[in-house]
Amino acid sequence: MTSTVKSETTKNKFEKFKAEKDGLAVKEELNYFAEIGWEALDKTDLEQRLKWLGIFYRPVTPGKFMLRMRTPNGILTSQQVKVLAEIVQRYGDDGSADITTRQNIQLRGVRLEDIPDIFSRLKEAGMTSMQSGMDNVRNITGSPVAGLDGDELIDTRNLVQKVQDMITNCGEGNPEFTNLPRKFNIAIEGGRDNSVHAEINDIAFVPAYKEGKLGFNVLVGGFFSSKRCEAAIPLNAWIPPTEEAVVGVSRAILEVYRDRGLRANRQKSRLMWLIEELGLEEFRNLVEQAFGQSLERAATEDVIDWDKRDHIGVQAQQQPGKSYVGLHVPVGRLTADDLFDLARLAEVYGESELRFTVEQNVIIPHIATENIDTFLTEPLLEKFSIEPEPLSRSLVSCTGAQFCNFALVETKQRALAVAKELESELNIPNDVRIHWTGCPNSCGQPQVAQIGLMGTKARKDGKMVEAVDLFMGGKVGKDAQLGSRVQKGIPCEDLPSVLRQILIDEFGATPK
Ligand code: SRM
Ligand code: SF4
Repeated sequence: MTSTVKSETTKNKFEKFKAEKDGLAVKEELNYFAEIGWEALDKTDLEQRLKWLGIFYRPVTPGKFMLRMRTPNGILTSQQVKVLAEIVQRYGDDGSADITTRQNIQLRGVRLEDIPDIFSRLKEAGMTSMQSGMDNVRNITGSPVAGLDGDELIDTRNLVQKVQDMITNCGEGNPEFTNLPRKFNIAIEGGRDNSVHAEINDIAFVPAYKEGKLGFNVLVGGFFSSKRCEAAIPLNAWIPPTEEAVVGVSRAILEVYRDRGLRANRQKSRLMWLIEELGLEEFRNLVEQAFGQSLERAATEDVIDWDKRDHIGVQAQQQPGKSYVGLHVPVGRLTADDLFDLARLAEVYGESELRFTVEQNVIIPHIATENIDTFLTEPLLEKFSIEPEPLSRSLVSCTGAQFCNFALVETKQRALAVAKELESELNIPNDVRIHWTGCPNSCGQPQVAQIGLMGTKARKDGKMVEAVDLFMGGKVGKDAQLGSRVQKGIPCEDLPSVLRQILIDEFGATPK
């Protein structure tokens, strides 16, 4: 563990404060923090260590914290959603929730003095926010239609849960993995369409047949950062789709990363940099040693052979007579009332289950086919449509300036406004995937979009104004490819006309 970490570690201020006191230590101090109030907290505890528990101090809204949950495979029960709704409801206009690009949910407006009570309610409801921020493994994504999709290859639900349990000690916190060199992302795909963006994760398990047996090929090292973005590369390993193999290999890779990962420069601390430093074969050897078994060589081809689905609308399930319905949640923003209403719909029509997608939308599964028509008349579907317009449908946006201090521009409201403006002016024959991200950290994944927009500043008429860099060419599903920056510094007020022309020239749009 930390003893084997290279001596260079002391150079970096993050490594220093982690060595002084592990992030997880603040778990024992929450009652005390609630008593003394956030203003009296040690600065590092407030701004950094609380993130180990998923509690994010927001300099943009001091005193109103963000709570990042863990939502393994994006699945919650209606009871759990009601607990989240009650938490944000008590904050009135400050309380809301966002579905994230990792199939997860974040709560807004949370007060530190309420955290002990909130944590006991979460625990009672079987939820946790443990290790969801900073140098920890983020929410683990899985196929959003796992166990529903008639064409699925591997049901990812239990595997995702078991990997999360290993990493977080079943939500109690696991000091073995709370001092990684940097953040870390894991995805487990079980369908044919790469619905989790496998290629942008530090570890991705992707279905593959080896000698007629179904299992996973393992990809490693995918990441986005402000300086560098890379798609994951094959580890050249195939594993069976068992809990033992998936949890074991995840643990082994995390151990190698924890003990050998580069820690001096945080820009070079993600897994890919270590793989390059060691060489892939040496990295693979170390993973085998940590796993305690040799790994089979990868299957020659994985089974991602479909275009990516967005899961919006009514779809038949593998269970006869049952359908799931994907609802479009504009840029993932939910009020307390929305959460209560979604939970109610899942209880009345489904089997009390809800799911999130990496496109920041919601799926309600297990609706009896004969009840679908009535379901579709529910008033909530006017807000969360099953037939959104072609730009709104695939719109994704990171948090942006409303709550995030890294942001260079406001994103969510602007994303919606620009999409609506263009939809009112153009006939657009097919959906176009537009992703907004407020700064180069790329939380909104502009590199996976057909049109990606990254917040920046530019000079217009002698004044600094909010602007975006334009990315194009991101491809998802089979043969996924990252898009790249094609234009810099477009002032936001000029953006609608720039996009209008792109939609006409490259996406077959015509003026209305
Ligand atoms: Fe992110 C930091 C929001 C997905 C790359 N990200 C942040 C922080 C925590 C910064 C901060 O403290 O304010 C943002 C919190 C803002 C807020 O109040 O919501 C933040 N990231 C998000 C979310 C909520 C965007 C969204 O609206 O959906 C996503 C939460 C996912 C989750 O549930 O855990 C989110 N972030 C991503 C992704 C996309 C993904 O995982 O597929 C990426 C790029 C992929 C990757 O990490 O390789 C991403 N976030 C970053 C980075 C750059 C990491 C790097 O290696 O440099 C940062 C900055 C950092 O870690 O230093 C960052
Ligand atoms: Fe904040 Fe930047 Fe991430 Fe958007 S991309 S949530 S602005 S850190």
